[in-house]
Amino acid sequence: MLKLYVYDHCPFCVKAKMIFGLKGMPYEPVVLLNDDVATPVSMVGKKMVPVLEKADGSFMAESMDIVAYVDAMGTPVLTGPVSEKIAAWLHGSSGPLYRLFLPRAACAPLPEFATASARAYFGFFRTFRDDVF
Ligand SMILES: N[C@@H](CCC(=O)N[C@@H](CS)C(=O)NCC(=O)O)C(=O)O
Repeated sequence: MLKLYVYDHCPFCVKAKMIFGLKGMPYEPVVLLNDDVATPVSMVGKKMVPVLEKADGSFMAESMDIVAYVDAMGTPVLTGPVSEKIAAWLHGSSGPLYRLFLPRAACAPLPEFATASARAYFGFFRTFRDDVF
């Protein structure tokens, strides 16, 4: 089974997870601790998720490359046109969305923040809520 390394708060990881759901393909999600630098660097050369571990043991980064790779397995499901309107909405809304979402994600009981050091790695959050640390 393919393994997908993710953080629960990561919107790029949602895209990579969605293609498995859309295709009805089982996969193994692996949530990394947010301060685990060594694992992603050993896989793709930098600290980032999502990372797909392919059947041959090689690794792939970039959410949309993962989506295209998984969709090409068997019968593709992403056959419709790309909506320019949705793309424009996403582009325009992402700034305010992230300003609202990220401080809240950093407080949430997510597995990537299971240790104090993993949560503290989300450093910018100290600016908003010093009392948490
Ligand atoms: N272009 C990449 C962006 C992935 C990305 O920015 N992931 C974030 C998590 S949402 C990340 O790993 N950031 C590094 C970090 O959290 O330290 C993709 O589409 O997969």
